[in-house]
Amino acid sequence: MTHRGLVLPRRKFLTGAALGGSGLLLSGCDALTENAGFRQFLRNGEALNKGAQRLIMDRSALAPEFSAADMSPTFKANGSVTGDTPEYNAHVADKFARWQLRIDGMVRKPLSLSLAQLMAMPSREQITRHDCVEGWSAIGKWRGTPLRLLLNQAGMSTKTRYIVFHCADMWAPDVPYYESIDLIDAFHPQTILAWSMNDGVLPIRHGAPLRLRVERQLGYKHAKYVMRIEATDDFKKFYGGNGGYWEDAHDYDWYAGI
Ligand SMILES: Nc1nc2c(c(=O)[nH]1)N[C@H]1C(S)=C(S)[C@@H](COP(=O)(O)O)O[C@H]1N2
Ligand SMILES: [Mo]
Repeated sequence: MTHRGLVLPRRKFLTGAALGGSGLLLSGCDALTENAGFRQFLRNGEALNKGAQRLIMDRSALAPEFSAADMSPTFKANGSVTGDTPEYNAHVADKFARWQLRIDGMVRKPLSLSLAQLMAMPSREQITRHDCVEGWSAIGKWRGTPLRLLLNQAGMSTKTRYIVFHCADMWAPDVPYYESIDLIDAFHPQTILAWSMNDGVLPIRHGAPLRLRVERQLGYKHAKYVMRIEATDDFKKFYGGNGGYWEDAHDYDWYAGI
């Protein structure tokens, strides 16, 4: 069975009635608890409950944050080191002065925000460790706009389950980099759209003008060159259907939690 196959039922379990169901069984069946088979059933139910609870707690925990002294002297740039659409190149030429982030899809009020508008919003700064599957890590300082503020401003539809990030680097004709996360990560306090790195403007090689930091997941989820954010009920509708460029191209896990 693939890892992806294992994850889906677990997600279903968390959102379904199973949690409430086993809770009810635990509450008032004294006669039944005399039965060994039924006691075993309850123990299993409780184990699932604890596991599910641990899973939820794990997802909302903060990634470690570090001090300035811990920052890596060099931070590798990986994957694309620039966007490469004609639009992106035009934005580079005028220093992103006319660039706008689009937020649309299943939202009540689609938004278009300039870099200046994003920078004027409340921001978060965090010194975190970036872990790439290729076997390197680096600690850097990021500042950016919390994604939840943007989603709240756009007003998500109740159907929204995932947030998709569309990027400006193409890996083949019609194959742009993209990524997607669920709402737990989208509303996580450390999930920001960073426009600053290590106290400077975000460099092009690290994703200018805007890149995702989703600190509880591996490097490939941290989309650089984000042009558009789309709320959706299902990431299977996009590109290769697996929720991200690496997920489509090389069967990487959609959920890359660390
Ligand atoms: N748009 C885009 N985002 C991307 C990539 C990419 O190639 N294109 N590479 C990913 C990978 S594998 C990693 S490890 C990080 C690297 O971020 P960095 O260049 O700031 O180190 O960006 C991620 N986001
Ligand atoms: Mo990576």
